[in-house]
Order: sequence, then structure tokens, then C-alpha cells
Amino acid sequence: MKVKIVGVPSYLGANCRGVDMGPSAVRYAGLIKMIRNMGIDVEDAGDVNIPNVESKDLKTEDINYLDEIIEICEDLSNKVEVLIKDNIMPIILGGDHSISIGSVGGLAKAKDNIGLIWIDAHGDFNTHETTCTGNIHGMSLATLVGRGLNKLVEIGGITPKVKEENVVLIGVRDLDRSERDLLLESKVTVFTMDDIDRMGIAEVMQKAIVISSKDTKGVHLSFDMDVLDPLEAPGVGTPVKGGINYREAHLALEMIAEADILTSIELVEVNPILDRYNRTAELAVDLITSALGKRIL
Ligand code: EXY
Ligand code: MN
Ligand code: MN
Ligand code: MN
Repeated sequence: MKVKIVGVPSYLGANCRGVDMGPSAVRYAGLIKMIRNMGIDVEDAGDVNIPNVESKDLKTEDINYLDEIIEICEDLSNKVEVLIKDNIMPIILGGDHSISIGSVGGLAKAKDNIGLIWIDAHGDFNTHETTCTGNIHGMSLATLVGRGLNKLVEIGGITPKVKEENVVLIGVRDLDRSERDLLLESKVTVFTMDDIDRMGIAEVMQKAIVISSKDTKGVHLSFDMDVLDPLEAPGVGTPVKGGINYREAHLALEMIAEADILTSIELVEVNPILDRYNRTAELAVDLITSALGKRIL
């Protein structure tokens, strides 16, 4: 297996500084070394260029940094498409969750019919019509299944980038009323935190792996670090109490690795300025190695 790291140091989809330092915090936590110690051929492909927004208007069509995020995601989608076509697994480091429009956009160009496992405290299922913040990181999953503003949905040229029937959302505990209604009428499978409490993470993951890989040519893992309880991962952009714990997160990723379905991994929303001693980024590195197949025994 060959792996390349792509950093996307952007906070524009969250409109709140801090997560733009996520890629360097995760690199500083030793990601390359830990992956190399697994005997995996890994290279750092550097960062996607982030446009300067100093003199730019915040809102376009009531959406924050719309044009700049389109530019970032188009660039990222081209990079991911090339890597996938070269049989290289991209590991994309955020940055806020809006970057997934680029990651999955690139994957959809390289492979038709992909699945998506979205692990997150939030639904990210708002559209421009339902958002209460105008932040694109709260709209990224809706965009990927073809819902919302055309300028966002059309990034990368393929719409929808993933079919709702092959999307599984895990760990949700903070939904806006409007996105909740959209999710309920969609074909996306949602496992909320109370589903995890009742069923256990192993059963949730068994189902998620079946759903996301049914009739697909591979699955993208989009892991938002705020799915973890803030006591485990305080350094995130939008912390929400009552998240999964360290072992649940590891077992989830170990089971995905065992299923051997992954085309690409992205890990987003690490905000090192809210952290002490870079522990959230260190946990992120730990989790990525589990998703790559690291085992206890
Ligand atoms: N639902 C809120 C919004 O739409 O702005 C908060 C979204 C937070 C999204 C973070 C990336 O997970
Ligand atoms: Mn998210
Ligand atoms: Mn989130
Ligand atoms: Mn978040």
C-alpha cells in the first residue's frame, strides 16, 4: 500500500481560526513516522493552497467564503483524483469539514459508485436554504449527496458524488431542526449516539461497513475529531459533550481497516489552540494508524 498525506490548512468553512493549524499539529504529532513504523510506504504531498481572504467579503449568497472554498475544493479534488488513479491512498488532513467536498469530489471522478462513512457529532446536512450560520462545514455532507447550492454541488463536476443509500453517519448528537428533517426524509443511514449506547459500536460498525460498501467500488472515511467526547479530544473546532470514547473510536477504525474497503481517509477539525500539549492531534495520529490496520496483537 502507498499512502500520501495532503494537508488542507483551511478554517474558512467554519469561519473560526484554529482548525487551519490542524495539518501542522497532526504532522508535529508524528503522523509520517508512525505510518512508516507500520512498514507502509508514505510520503507527504504538502498542503493545498489556501487563498488569502484578508480583503475579501465574508458572504456570497449568504454563505461564508463560498468562492474561496470552491477554489480550495476544486484544487483538492484534482489532487485526490490523480492519487486514486495512481493507486495511492490519500490521507487528507483538515482543516474544517468543508474540505470533504473536494476529497470526495476527487474520489468520485476517479471511481464511479463510492460509499461514505461519516463519523461526526454533527450532521453537516444543512443546505444554503436551511443553514443558520452560513458555514459550509455544516453543509458538506448534504452537498456530497447533491443537495443545496449548485455552485457547491457541482464542485469536481460529478453530482451526486455519493448515493444516499451508501452513506452512513455515525456519532451524531448535535443536529439543527432543519437538517434533522432533511436527514429523516433522506436515504442516509444515521446512527446517533443513543444508537451507539444501545447497540454498541461493534454492531453499528458491522452495519455501516455493509451499507457503505454495498455495490460500491470502495469507501471514503470522513472522520471529524469532534465525534469524540471533548474530555478525550478537547482540541476541536465545534466540541459537543457526550461523544464516543478512546476505545470506541479505535474499534470503529480497526473494524473498517479489517473490512479492507477504504479508498481514502480524511481527518478534520483538529484545533490545536484549544488543546493542551497537542494531545488531540496525537490521538488523531493514533486513530489514523488504526484505520490503516495497526493492531494490538
Ligand atoms: N449545524 C451547525 C451549522 O450548520 O453551522 C454546526 C455545524 C458544525 C459542523 C462541524 C464540522 O462538524
Ligand atoms: Mn463535520
Ligand atoms: Mn462535527
Ligand atoms: Mn466540527
